[in-house]
Amino acid sequence: MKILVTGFDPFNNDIINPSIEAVRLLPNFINEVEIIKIEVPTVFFKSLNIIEEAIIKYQPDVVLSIGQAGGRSDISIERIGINIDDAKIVDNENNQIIDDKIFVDGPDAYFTTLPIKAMVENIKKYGIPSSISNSAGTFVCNHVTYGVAHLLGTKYANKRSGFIHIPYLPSQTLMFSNVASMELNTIVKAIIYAIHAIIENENDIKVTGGKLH
Ligand code: PCA
Repeated sequence: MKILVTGFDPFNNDIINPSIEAVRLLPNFINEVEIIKIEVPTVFFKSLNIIEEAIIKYQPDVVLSIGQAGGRSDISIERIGINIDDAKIVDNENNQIIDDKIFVDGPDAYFTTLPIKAMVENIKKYGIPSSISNSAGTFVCNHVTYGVAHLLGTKYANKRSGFIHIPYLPSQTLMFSNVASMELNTIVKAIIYAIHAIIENENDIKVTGGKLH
């Protein structure tokens, strides 16, 4: 088994993105599973092209993408990607797409195909806060969540994909008050526990992870 793990470069004038920092620190193997790590630009479509090239090159069984969700307090495992780009800020090549479909011929949404509940439960088992998220936003992270699912659904069968949003690092929050953050080594551990759950659960477990609102 091979897992392709992707992280984004810094965006929105930030100098660091914890997603690529965490991805770089992952081991090359988890159990017998090979972990392939790539950096992806925070750019609409180009991000997907880079991931598709890696899918062709490495033939992974799973594509797991990681992105920063500044302000969120826990490791959030995304349930769904939706077929819309609606950018509040420009991407790293100055694109600001507003209300366009990602793939005009694609369905409205794709559920991710990873065992999201098992991932949350395994991360929490080791004392790290985690929850299911029902929206990956409408910027490049949702674009990748939806776009990779569309690629796998239309061109590369029998592969699973999903997305994890992670908080800021403490150093990114120094100029704010009351903004959540998480240490890099805790984030790295959480991703490893999530990967263990992916390896061990072909199908998801049935536990509650829903929200009232
Ligand atoms: N987070 C952004 C894009 C890149 C990243 O790490 C997002 O949530 O869309």
